[in-house]
Amino acid sequence: MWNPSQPVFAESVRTRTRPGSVSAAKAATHCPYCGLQCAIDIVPDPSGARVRSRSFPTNRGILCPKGWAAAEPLRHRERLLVPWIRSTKNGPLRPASWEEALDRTAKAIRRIQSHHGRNAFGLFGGGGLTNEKAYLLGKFARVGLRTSSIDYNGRFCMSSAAVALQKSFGLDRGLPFPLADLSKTEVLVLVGANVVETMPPLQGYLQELRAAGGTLVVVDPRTTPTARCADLHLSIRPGSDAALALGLLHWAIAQDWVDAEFIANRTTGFEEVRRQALAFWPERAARMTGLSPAQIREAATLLGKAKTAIFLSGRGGEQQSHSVANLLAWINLCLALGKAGKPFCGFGSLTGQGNGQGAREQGLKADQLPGYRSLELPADREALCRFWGIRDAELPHSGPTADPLLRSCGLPGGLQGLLVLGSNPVVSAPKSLEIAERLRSLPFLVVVDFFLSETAALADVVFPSAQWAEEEGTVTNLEGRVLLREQALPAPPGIRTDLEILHGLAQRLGCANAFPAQASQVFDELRRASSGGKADYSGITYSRLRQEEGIFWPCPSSGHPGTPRLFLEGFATADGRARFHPIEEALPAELPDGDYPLWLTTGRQLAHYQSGTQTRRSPSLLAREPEPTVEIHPAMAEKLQIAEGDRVRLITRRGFLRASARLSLAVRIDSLFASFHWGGEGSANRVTNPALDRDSGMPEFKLCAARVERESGAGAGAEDRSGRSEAKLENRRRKR
Ligand SMILES: Nc1nc2c(c(=O)[nH]1)N[C@H]1C(S)=C(S)[C@@H](COP(=O)(O)OP(=O)(O)OC[C@H]3O[C@@H](n4cnc5c(=O)[nH]c(N)nc54)[C@H](O)[C@@H]3O)O[C@H]1N2
Ligand SMILES: Nc1nc2c(c(=O)[nH]1)N[C@H]1C(S)=C(S)[C@@H](COP(=O)(O)OP(=O)(O)OC[C@H]3O[C@@H](n4cnc5c(=O)[nH]c(N)nc54)[C@H](O)[C@@H]3O)O[C@H]1N2
Ligand code: SF4
Ligand SMILES: [Mo]
Repeated sequence: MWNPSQPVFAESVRTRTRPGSVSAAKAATHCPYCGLQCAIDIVPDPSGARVRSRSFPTNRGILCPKGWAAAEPLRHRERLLVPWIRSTKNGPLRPASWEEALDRTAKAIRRIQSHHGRNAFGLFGGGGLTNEKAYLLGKFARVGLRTSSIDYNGRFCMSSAAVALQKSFGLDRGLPFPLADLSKTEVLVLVGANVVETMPPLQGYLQELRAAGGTLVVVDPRTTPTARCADLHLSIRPGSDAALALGLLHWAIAQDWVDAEFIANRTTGFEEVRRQALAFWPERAARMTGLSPAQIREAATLLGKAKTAIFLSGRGGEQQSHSVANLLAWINLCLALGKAGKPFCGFGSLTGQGNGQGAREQGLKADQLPGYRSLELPADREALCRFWGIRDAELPHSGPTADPLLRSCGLPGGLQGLLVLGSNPVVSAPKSLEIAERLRSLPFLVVVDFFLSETAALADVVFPSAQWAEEEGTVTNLEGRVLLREQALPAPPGIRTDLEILHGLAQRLGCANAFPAQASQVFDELRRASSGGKADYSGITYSRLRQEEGIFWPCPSSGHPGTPRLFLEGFATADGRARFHPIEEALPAELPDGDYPLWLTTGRQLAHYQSGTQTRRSPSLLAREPEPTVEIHPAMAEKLQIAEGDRVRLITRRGFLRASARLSLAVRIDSLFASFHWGGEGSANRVTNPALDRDSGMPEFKLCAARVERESGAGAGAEDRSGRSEAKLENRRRKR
């Protein structure tokens, strides 16, 4: 019997352990959560394992509370330890053998594809998966199943940044420079990025920047902990990023601060953007953004007079129905000031997930092939067809993006079967009640997870998989640095890795040889597959990664040092010049009105991660943030007669959520904030707007119109009982 509290260590770890030295009984790995990929050691502990921080260029020894708590879910008693299947569509889940679960899944895939066509079976991946898993899942879709129906949760994360970076610079690497450059620039502008709560070790870089005389500007409607570190905080009206960037550009042009030489030598398309900016004089931009003309002039002056500046974008302006336009507006400003393609200058987007960068290079995305190649470019298709030994006619074309893919489940002509691996869309997709309904109506849903997530709970087959510390694999962090996570612990007995599960399915579909189950073997294949692509990993090997502190792509040969800084010689476009883009009108899809008078913005809290499957199972994190909350400005709360801790109902045109009220001066008086880390009635995506950005397919998570009311009278008690948060239930269960 597997004993969760037994301190068990992998053979590979023991062999690296010096006898008698407990501190050496460790494996060098990295935090499973965000894109910073802080380095940690896993060390033995009476409870099984604990985390120790390790110095690495990104975190420099610092971890956030999620990193410190990362070992807690490893031995959690709700961990899935056997496959589960549902014998009848509406029957209960029951334990099953691996053979039965794999056979059932392979049979369902065959049946669905032969009755409804190859594209009727889909796959949905995640940016937390290692490069090896992302590559193999993409290959499983294209080569194993020959379906075009595959996308991943990065669509809800980095897709708008990816489009804008490619349009402007010809290449999508979230940061074109290492994090170390942040503290060496003169002005750092954080746009819609609350890094103090979402990537806490970055706070050290912000402090160093200011200690060296640099200036921090934060653009965020909320007065976040990050905004409180800023020299200048621009608390814009939600949804007005493009207007602000155009307003700043107007003033820079008016004051002759644009870099004419850079524009002439290294860019194209400025004239149209210049003409557009003429219409955004400070008073007008101020009206559009809710700022004062003086604030706009001050920010433009700071940037115009600085020799170096870096712009970093988070999800704030990026998760909107006009997010590509928002990003292009900021990039235009960066280019006009000549602050790109030079040391300590540039525009970057902060990749959120542990392998958000790598996953979008290996072919998880609806339109992508490994090496960041395109499924629609003949030369790219040819390269992969040759590598995989298939004909062009056998390689599918691009399929639907995440939101339409998920929304087609169970509908005629849509998906009839879906494999979800590394995502929990019942919590994280917009208008999620409808997504849950679609998944329930799907003839066959299979989910691979370590816990029974809200999505896994709807599945016909659930496979339990190994967790991050129990397997090896590479991830590519937010800087484009490829790093190796070593296996630190054995998986509980009987558990298989995601690669082994895909291998098992491939075996039953008659193509096992093309889907190796060893991570090192998959990496060796993927690095060769990437050769000649934009994200070229061909010079990176496990043995190099064991000796170096990660390697930046592109790295096209074994002797190549990797590429920490991009674009210094030229941009990645055909002519080496960056592109300006005129901005289309960027209005939110929904505006507050009489019925829904407030803005709702959703995002993150320090203590929880994403859909919460993992962090809601970390007792120490749950103790910090035990239940869903809605942040309300105290003056608005007074008007609405809501007190701190009251149970409230937040209502939008999609539906309602229930949470407890948190009175906070951090939100604007016209706005509310909810985190999306919760399932059940406290789930933010019950109410968010599924309006999509036309170019990227990104939903408008950050903006919608809402109202909030106190749950009142007798009804409140009743609702309280039925609306008990999962966290409270979880706490109660634990106390028992
Ligand atoms: N604690 C924690 N950390 C995480 C994660 C997590 O779940 N929890 N997830 C990781 C992932 S996948 C990601 S993508 C990153 C995201 O990291 P961030 O982008 O820093 O996080 P968010 O909270 O989504 O949004 C950032 C800010 O955008 C602001 N905002 C809202 N509307 C607007 C607007 O119209 N314009 C502007 N300029 N700003 C606006 C919000 O007020 C919010 O403070 O975090 C990563 N790190
Ligand atoms: N309202 C609102 N919604 C949002 C956002 C927002 O700001 N507001 N942000 C969006 C963003 S940026 C993102 S990135 C998404 C994230 O949304 P999700 O994709 O739902 O994120 P996770 O909770 O990380 O989901 C990962 C799931 O897979 C499991 N898992 C983790 N690693 C592995 C693995 O290696 N193998 C397997 N088999 N399973 C694994 C976890 O237990 C978890 O259940 O949410 C998006 N949704
Ligand atoms: S969640 Fe991110 S910031 Fe926190 S320890 Fe992990 S990698 Fe570092
Ligand atoms: Mo994300």
